[in-house]
Amino acid sequence: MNLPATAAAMQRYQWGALSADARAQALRRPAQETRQATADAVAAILAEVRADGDAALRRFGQRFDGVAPESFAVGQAEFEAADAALSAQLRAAIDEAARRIERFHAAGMTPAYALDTAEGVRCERVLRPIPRVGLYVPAGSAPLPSTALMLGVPARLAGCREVVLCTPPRKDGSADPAVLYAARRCGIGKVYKVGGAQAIAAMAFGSDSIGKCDKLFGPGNAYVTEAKRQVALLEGGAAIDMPAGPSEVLVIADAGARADFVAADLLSQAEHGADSQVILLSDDAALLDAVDVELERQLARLSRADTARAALAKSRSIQVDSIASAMQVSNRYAPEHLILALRDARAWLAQVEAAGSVFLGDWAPEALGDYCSGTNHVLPTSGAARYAGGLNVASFQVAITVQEVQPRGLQEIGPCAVVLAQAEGLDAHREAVALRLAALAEAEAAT
Ligand code: HSO
Ligand code: ZN
Repeated sequence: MNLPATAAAMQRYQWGALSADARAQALRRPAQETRQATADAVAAILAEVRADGDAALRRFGQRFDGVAPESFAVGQAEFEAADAALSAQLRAAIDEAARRIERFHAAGMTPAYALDTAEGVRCERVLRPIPRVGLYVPAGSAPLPSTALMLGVPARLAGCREVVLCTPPRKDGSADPAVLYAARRCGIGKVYKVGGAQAIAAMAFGSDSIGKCDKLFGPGNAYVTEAKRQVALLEGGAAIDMPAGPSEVLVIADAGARADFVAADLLSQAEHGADSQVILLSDDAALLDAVDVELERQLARLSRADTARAALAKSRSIQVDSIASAMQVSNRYAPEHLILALRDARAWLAQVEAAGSVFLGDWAPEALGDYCSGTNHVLPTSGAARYAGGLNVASFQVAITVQEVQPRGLQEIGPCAVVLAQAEGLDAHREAVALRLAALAEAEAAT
């Protein structure tokens, strides 16, 4: 792509001068409808894998990845070769990141609890791991060992009995060694070299070699995303973690922010894909200008400059009247990542109502959260942060409630149920309680 040097400047808006319509337009995410052709192709792949199992996986592997290994499962020898192929430095970095992700996720686990809601009435919540989970780790434009950690660590902490990981094979038929190392670090022994929609199909329905999973996790390209969407709706399919849209970051920067830092953060999201969206809000026009200059300067040294430029072309730089107004705009947009490059970032946190993950101050680039601060990088996109949070251990568990009732407890709360059952006209409900109340009254009368 040969764009003029000025192309890095993001579209600039003055929030205060925009009409309601123009504001909505400024915060619109790039249109994201799935092409009918993609949906149809995915539906066909799902049906074929469902019918033919491994044979279909082999056909699709040949067609889409150019390889179809005899066995999809990564064997002991390949795991060991992967360990040996990685530098000690990279192994240590994966280990170090895994430790912090473990610590943060372990500390945030949903606690079981129990409480007497009346005398003789004990109510509890217990947690159980989802038995069989499937993780998808993409390898298309960049293999993402960090994603293997973000999925594998919480799956392990939840105690899922069977954890399956699918990742596309490379041209030579092997799996990315760093992904394999990260998988093993999370205790995942079942790794299959299958990618794309066919991998989602295999995990959702099971194939000859891949076990059927209850829930599927992880990001992917348009085909993977569409396949997840479809299997979640199909009878006998699998649940999914969250609908995935293109990655996005919103930065709120004040006059004291460093333009080079801000530009680097915007670019680190922009380089993920041409469909990524980045938004910069500031009350300082000079900062917005300086960031434009920095973007251009830094783009010159990025290997994925073309991708980043394409994303920037759809991104926005918005001048607001105040930081308070910026917070409102951000809450309305509900970004996946929110960077507060503000002098008193901690104080502004209280105003954040909707965001997947927040980065406070000048020294918390999103890249740290992507890799190794400890938080998860699988986060709600496309505005889903308004009602959903990112991946965590609870995503791999079911919470089960329990009640244990003593005779005394039934006497205590039974009459309340009888009245409500009566009001709803549900006689069997009323009887289920009334019968027992009568039995207890009878027993008491007899003593
Ligand atoms: N920012 C990406 C996650 C990622 N970054 C993986 C680097 N590797 C989506 O939130
Ligand atoms: Zn990233």
